[in-house]
Amino acid sequence: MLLTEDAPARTQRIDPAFRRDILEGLGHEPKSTPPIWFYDRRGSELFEQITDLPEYYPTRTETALLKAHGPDVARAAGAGRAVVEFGAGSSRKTPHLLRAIDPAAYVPIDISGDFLRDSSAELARAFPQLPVLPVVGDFNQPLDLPKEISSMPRLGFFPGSTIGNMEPGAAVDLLRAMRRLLGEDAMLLIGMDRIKDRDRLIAAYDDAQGVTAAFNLNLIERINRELDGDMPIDGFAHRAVWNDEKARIEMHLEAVRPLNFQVAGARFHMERGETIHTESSHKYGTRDQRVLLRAGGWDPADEWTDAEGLFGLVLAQA
Ligand code: AVI
Repeated sequence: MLLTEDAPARTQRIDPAFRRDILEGLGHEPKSTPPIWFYDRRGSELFEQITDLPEYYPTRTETALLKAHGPDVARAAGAGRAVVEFGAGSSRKTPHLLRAIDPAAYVPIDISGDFLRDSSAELARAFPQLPVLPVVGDFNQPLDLPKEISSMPRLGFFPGSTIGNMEPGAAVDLLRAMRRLLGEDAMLLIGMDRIKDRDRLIAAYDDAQGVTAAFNLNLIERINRELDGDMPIDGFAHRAVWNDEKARIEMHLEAVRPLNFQVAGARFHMERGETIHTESSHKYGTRDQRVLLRAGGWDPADEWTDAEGLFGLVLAQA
């Protein structure tokens, strides 16, 4: 499985964590890969397109909730908080929150320095009086907050139902880590997608224009490019399935014929119909949301949802 010595140019370009995760995931039975690797430049662009699709209700619904209930969040959170956003702030959602609560500082945390720089600059332009203090880092790992906010109470912001892409155990670990990082008196505003009609859920992850399919298949292109793979793009089909027992949408890449391929020098075989499980997107009932938050060390204080009950915005107290 090791790369040969005679390929120094290739080895230099390879992200060791990507290589490790993909080789481990393809070697596993059943095959599965972590969803973080969707987001190369093309994957991030495709995800942006997904958020505008008619079938993909979460972004639209959450943005409307933030717009409508920003003042309620402001009343509950009080003045003078530093908003700490887990993930670089999207130009669409974050301004609604910042406008409503008028925070003392804004700290976006993101693993992608480039993306963080761009989105921070955009927010700093839109809010010239607001100290914007970006932190490049992986919020799943221990990290330090800027000293400028050391005396400020914090409001964590984790929109988009990104929590749903984690297994329940990992989600609880992350909520606990957020609780530790944000400290006493902190609050957390978190977006959580809700259980709903199965067909509606599947349509959101298997849209008519095929953008979500392209997003899923882009992982194969990335593996081929960055890990010197020869996975046949036309050998895979995008699948979105509802797993009722685990209350989650799963995305898979299904082999449409028997496949043999190599990735980073390792050989793999897939039978026709065998899949690579590339993402889970957990959905929550009202009680599930509360149980998850409590297990993560947060007390749910308020919750807002849209008229159809598609998406939940939950405010919790440390
Ligand atoms: C980022 N995350 C919350 C999205 C979701 O809905 O689980 C990722 C996504 N995958 C397919 N469509 C959107």
